[in-house]
Amino acid sequence: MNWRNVCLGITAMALVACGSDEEETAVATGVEEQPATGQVDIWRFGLEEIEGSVQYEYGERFAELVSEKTDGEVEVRLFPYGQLGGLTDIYDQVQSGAIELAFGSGFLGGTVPESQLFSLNFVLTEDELKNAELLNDPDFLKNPAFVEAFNERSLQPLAIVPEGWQVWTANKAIRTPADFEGTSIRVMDNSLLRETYSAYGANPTTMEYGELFSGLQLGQLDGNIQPVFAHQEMDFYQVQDYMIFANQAQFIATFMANQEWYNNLSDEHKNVIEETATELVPYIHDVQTRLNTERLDIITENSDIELIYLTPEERQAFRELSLPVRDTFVEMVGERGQPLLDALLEQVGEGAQEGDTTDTGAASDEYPEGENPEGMPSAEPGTEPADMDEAA
Ligand code: 6CS
Repeated sequence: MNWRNVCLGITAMALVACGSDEEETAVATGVEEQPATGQVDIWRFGLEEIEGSVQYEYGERFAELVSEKTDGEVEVRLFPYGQLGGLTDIYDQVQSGAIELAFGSGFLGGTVPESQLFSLNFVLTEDELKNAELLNDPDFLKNPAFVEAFNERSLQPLAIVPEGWQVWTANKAIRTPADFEGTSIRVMDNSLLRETYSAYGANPTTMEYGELFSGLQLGQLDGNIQPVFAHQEMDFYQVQDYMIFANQAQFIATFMANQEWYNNLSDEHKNVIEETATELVPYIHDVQTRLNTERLDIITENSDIELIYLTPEERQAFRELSLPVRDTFVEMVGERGQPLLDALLEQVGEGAQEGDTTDTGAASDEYPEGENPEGMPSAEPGTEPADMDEAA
């Protein structure tokens, strides 16, 4: 599917086709098993991304595993981005029960303010697999403050899916907060991101995902923030001159269900979901790493975009500006803010936020100047980033 064909603005009530006549919107997931009972339960899964994305790959594998584990009694149907309307339409539909399952990321901040925890910069470790594991550890995932935040909005959190580092793009080199001055950078619709990028000196601007290419092409926006795979599959890189790797945050989505639907599931089906989500933690980590690496190759082969990897000193300047935003999170979110922040920091490891990475491997200055830190996609994996000299 070409993303430019996605149609937005469909009423949140109607699961109808973007295309002509009665064409089915959902993507078949290759499920062919016929259950012994002849009865098939359909679970509809709204994705914030298009086919070929990390969320799509997650959905496809989730569908296969659920079908296998239920002997074909359950069919998961995927609704890629655009088929249910815009991003907040997806959340409205899973809240109302029009669909059973969905992903929610940055734009979810308006619906579940506590989810903005995942928008905080310089909190997670440099080790992406470790981040995926600690976020899906029951100590965090089943933390009452986290679960209640979703339950209060008729949602049930099922898993947390990191999709890769958030990488900046712009039409000028950005190495210092001063470089951000006067730069209109697109952020997903949440206050935490606006606060963060204002603290960096930029002018944060919100725009729907499907409108972003035009926004960049027409010069309404100067910069963008996405994982590498999205810069490629949505063509954003084609209208940007620089990609800046700061390792300041990962793109994180929450896999969630309609709460009432989930509560009414049999224990067997709840177990299938839990078991599958657990199996998918290492699976989707491998997928996102592969996609982000492969897509960076596509980007560099098809454009003259310049890659900039910030040095530890350059990152430190942004990190310092990001720290007061943690207090803003607590103030903004209310009573669950502090326990949630504490729970995340505890998972990440004591001292991680003070730059002491000896034991934790937490996000800080742990890679030598001029080297591509582990986990940062490189144009030529295992080699120095293209223009490290420039970045140093
Ligand atoms: O920037 C956005 O709005 C979207 N980016 C990605 C990679 N996934 C979904 C999200 O809404």
